[in-house]
Amino acid sequence: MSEPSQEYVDPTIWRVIIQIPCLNEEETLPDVLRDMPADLRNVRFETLVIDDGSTDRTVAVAREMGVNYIVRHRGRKGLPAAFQSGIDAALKLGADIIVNTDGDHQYPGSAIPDLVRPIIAGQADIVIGDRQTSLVEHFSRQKKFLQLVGSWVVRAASDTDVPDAPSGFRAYSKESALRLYVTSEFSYTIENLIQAGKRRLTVSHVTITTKPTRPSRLHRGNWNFVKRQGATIIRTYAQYEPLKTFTYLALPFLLLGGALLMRFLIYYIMDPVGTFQRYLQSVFIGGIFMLVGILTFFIGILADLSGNNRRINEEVLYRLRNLEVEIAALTRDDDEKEQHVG
Ligand SMILES: Nc1nc2c(ncn2[C@@H]2O[C@H](COP(=O)(O)OP(=O)(O)O)[C@@H](O)[C@H]2O)c(=O)[nH]1
Ligand SMILES: [Mg+2]
Repeated sequence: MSEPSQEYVDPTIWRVIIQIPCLNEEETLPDVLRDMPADLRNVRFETLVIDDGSTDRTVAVAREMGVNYIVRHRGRKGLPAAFQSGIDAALKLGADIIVNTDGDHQYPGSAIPDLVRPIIAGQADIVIGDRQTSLVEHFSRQKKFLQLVGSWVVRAASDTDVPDAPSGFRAYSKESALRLYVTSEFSYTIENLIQAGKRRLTVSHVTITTKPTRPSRLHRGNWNFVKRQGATIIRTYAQYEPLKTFTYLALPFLLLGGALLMRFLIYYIMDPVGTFQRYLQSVFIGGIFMLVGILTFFIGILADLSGNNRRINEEVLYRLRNLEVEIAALTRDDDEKEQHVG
């Protein structure tokens, strides 16, 4: 006797909004849009272009190509701001998942279903497309090396195991998009990742193959890149681990100062008749080092205390954004396809 067919079909439809930050991308945007995946049984894809004050036909192209939503900045505000505007708009539009991809068609649209799958399966909050940079032929050796070292540092700072931290090809669950907030002026990718790791969101990755593109517009030389990403990493890390960061900073001073004071002490004990005066300089310099070390440590304690405020602020922001999204769901005007933000 055979059982009646009882294949369970999950009735939930996932709304995925694919956001594309664009600064003058009239040439490549049509390819990006043509490459968008078709809807799946339980997943509906929509597109959102964020125009960061483009001076070319980007917006016209987006309209012609039938982009679902367009968010516009009146002037150029930079990629992190554009990314955040996109996230905020997508949440208010009712997205369950938000995918970010670039306007230069570096990332394959066909990989978007792979990117969202772990989120739908409940296995991840954030999924990063790993470009496998060590295998990319059109990257220079120097760039590959930087990627390798940089990604290692970010993994250590964020407690995640993401192989390709600066990749802009990513998917966010609604929950993680509500939790994360970019304030960096230069790079949202790294800041977002450290935030996610520190807040114990689950970050996973899928491998993708990228296309060669026009030269990057964000990348102004390797040294500049390292400097700015480095600053972002240290700043973000210090925000989440202030006491640790300042203790590490204080440590060399304390050790050096301590060693110099010990040096004096040893000579003093061994030679009570007078030549220890030759080592008084050790007391001087050692004392200064100790003082700097102790002050740095105290600054760490202060930063740690204000970090408590930050955690509360973050929770308030999270709840506020949640409310905004719920209100937007009640008042949504489905005919409104374009909006100016800032
Ligand atoms: N909003 C905004 N987007 C930018 C800016 N510069 C580049 N972009 C966009 O960010 C994405 C990545 O830029 P790209 O120059 O390819 O940098 P890459 O990350 O080094 O490949 C593309 O979609 C660009 O249109 C900018 O100043 N503002
Ligand atoms: Mg690019």
